Amino acid sequence: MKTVYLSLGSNMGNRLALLKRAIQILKEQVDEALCVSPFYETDPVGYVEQDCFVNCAVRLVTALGPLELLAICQSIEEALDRVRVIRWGPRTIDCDIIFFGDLKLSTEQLTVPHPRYKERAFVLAPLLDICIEIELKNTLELALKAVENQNIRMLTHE
Ligand code: A4P
Ligand code: MG
Repeated sequence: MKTVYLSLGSNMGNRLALLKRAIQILKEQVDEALCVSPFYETDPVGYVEQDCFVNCAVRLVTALGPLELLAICQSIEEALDRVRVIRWGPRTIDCDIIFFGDLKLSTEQLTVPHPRYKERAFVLAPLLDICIEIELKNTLELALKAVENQNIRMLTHE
């Protein structure tokens, strides 16, 4: 069994409802006892002329292999993308694997740890909220200090 950390984000439609749908599917298909971080509203990083995101992180335990879990993440993205009917634009849901146990892997299909997680407060802050490994916590805290200029706001009303 591996402990896995996922990062979820949405900046289209009913962002919270979409994140909750994604989490529900993860509960049904991967780990019914998974742990969810608080939700954060976050300014877009990268392509800045798009709407704010809502982001959260999920910790789960699974016997699935990394590619099997990636396939589930992608099937969730596909399932929830279907609500996007009108035009091109940001995705309704993004479901990335940040850590898969202590696996290090760098292939076109899957890179873990996620190559950009340290540069992103919207990944680091929710991960830190649910991280249970001391060593990883230290790493996340250090990385978060370096990007504390990025604007993220914890949502108190879900
Ligand atoms: N892939 C490789 N490694 C992984 C991994 N660890 N987890 C491959 C998930 N997928 C992984 O991903 C493209 C391909 O990456 C997949 O086919 C998979 O095999 P994608 O999710 O389709 O593409 P993407 O997410 O649009 O691209 P990219 O470069 O991964 O974008 P990011 O890095 O995910 O950034 N700002 C805020 N505030 N909040 C956000 O959530 N998200 C993004 C997207 C930009 N800015 C944001 C946010
Ligand atoms: Mg992605």
